[in-house]
Amino acid sequence: MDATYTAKDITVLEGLEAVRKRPGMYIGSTGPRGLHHLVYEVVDNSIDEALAGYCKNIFIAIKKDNSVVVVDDGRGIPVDVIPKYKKPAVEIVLTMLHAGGKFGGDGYKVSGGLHGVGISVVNALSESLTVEVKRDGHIYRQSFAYGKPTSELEVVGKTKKTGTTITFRPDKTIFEDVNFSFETIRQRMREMAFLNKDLRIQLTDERTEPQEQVEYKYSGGIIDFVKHLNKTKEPLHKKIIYFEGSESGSHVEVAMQYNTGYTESVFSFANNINTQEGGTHLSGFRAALTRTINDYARKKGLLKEKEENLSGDDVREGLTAIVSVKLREPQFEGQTKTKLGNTDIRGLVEGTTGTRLDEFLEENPQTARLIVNKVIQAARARAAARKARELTRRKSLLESTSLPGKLADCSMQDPTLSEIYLVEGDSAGGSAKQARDRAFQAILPLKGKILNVEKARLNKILSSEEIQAIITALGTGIGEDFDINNARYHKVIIMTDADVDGAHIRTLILTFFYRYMPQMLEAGYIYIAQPPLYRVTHDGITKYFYKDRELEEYLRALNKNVNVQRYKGLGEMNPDQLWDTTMNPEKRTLLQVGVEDAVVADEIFSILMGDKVEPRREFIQKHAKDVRFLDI
Ligand code: 0RA
Repeated sequence: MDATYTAKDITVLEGLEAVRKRPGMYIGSTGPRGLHHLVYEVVDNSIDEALAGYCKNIFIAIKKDNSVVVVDDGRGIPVDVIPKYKKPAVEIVLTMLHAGGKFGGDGYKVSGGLHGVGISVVNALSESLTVEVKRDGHIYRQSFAYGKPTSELEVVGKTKKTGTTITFRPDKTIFEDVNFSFETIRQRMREMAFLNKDLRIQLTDERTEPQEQVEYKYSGGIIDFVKHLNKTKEPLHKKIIYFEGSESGSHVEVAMQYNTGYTESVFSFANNINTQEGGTHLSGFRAALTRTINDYARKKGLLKEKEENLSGDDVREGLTAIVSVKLREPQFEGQTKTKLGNTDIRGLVEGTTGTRLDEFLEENPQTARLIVNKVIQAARARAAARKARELTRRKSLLESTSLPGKLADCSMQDPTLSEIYLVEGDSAGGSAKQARDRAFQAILPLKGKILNVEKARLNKILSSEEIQAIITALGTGIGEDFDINNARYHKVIIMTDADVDGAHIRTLILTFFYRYMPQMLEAGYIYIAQPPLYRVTHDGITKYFYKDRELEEYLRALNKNVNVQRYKGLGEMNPDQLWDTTMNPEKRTLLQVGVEDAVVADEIFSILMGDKVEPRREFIQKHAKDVRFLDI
């Protein structure tokens, strides 16, 4: 080993040391999200092989020791020695930052964003990693620990097959928790299978007895995706509209189908990454959709000359659609790096959608009529809602105060320091009013169940007194008027009883925010209060418990007779107790509500709040023990 070689060796290792020092920079976080990112990173590489036309099958297994195995039947990572480094390509790919698909000539790689950081990052953050490559008639193997080789690349057998197997165990000292969630990986893998037609993905959880296994392969690709999303809804037309287009190496695919509901479920992807913040591809789709439907409606006399144009919101009411683009060198922008910035893709999506959607409408006049009629109805409802809003505005002017009567506002004017509790029931509302610190805490009591917004249009929703009260108290306005900058509180805390009814009301309120004020969720303004379930007193000590298990453990350890009070509702607490346990910022725990995965959230809300009973029953049975879903 000569001196230069050693020196190079060191710089390579330093690269991965940087990853270990600041893992968040490479995988977003060291929480559950970052942990699962490791799996997606490895799988992304296999999917790149599939996109390049070489890989048909991917197998993933979560082992008992929480290591993960990803097997693909692609070409296998190249093993030939790279002269510059005097090392096999596979070792470089695993030990050098950004050395992913750039090797091996045409390495067509389309991943991007947080993805595509390279499997060397996974290696750096794993206490052990083994790679096995089947290529050129041989099986090769090399192992690593914390990103450093613990063996040379060795030939360990013969084979006629090709492919790559990567087994890694995340570093316990880096991640807060190294337990993988089967459910989280399953959702993502199903999405991957939808987005990559005909690719077979099998996922096994070897930690359970019996093992759990799922397999996804969709010959319809995103058509099957839309079918799946509309499964819990009533489709307006049978046939799913599908088209695709290509231009200088970029590709767009769209599948869409209207349902009889009122919510918009349009999801966009760029290189298989869910672009939650949208971007050029989505705006191209939206522009073409609005223009094409307006043109068609005018052309056929369904929309009269004197009538106003149909708006973007109108043409997307009850629309389920997937817009998926694949392009070289995607630029991801925005706060969460999920907004596509490439400007040239907009033209491709807009052009393809315009031409092909118009063709579809011309060729399917019955379906076209159903769609246009639905959109016109949406426009009328929106006009009615506008009127209703203007009425409420005028009314509040007359009343000289715009805030709802039931609101006990805080004295603070600064929204960043102010919080509002949405409280279930007048009696708990009363306790909360006594308990609060009125300087910065406002209380809005809500009467029982609020309207299920999943089943109604905005104008109906606005006629609900409870919802009106929420909107006016928040100050943001709604629909076309919504402006998050007018939010009067940056913490909106939902406080309901710790029982089934409470969970239901909480879900109703969350559905309202998710469908009508998603910006509030994205901004992280929505929280769930965590009232205790039990109060235990003994020997002059008072303790509160928020989980059954914690209480059981405490009682077991104490091993004596104590007084246990079970709180069925907020009303059973006196104001002092409510303050101590649930409202005092020094002591309380709040659950911040976010939307980790918009596709999954949409699905869960439609199942929980939609029309169809059967999927809801199935969901509740399946997840009855899974509190994660109750808290969405
Ligand atoms: C570099 C170059 C080529 C393929 C790969 C890497 C590759 C990486 C991974 C990671 C998991 N599975 C993978 N499969 C392939 C191109 C190979 C060639 O040109 O033959």
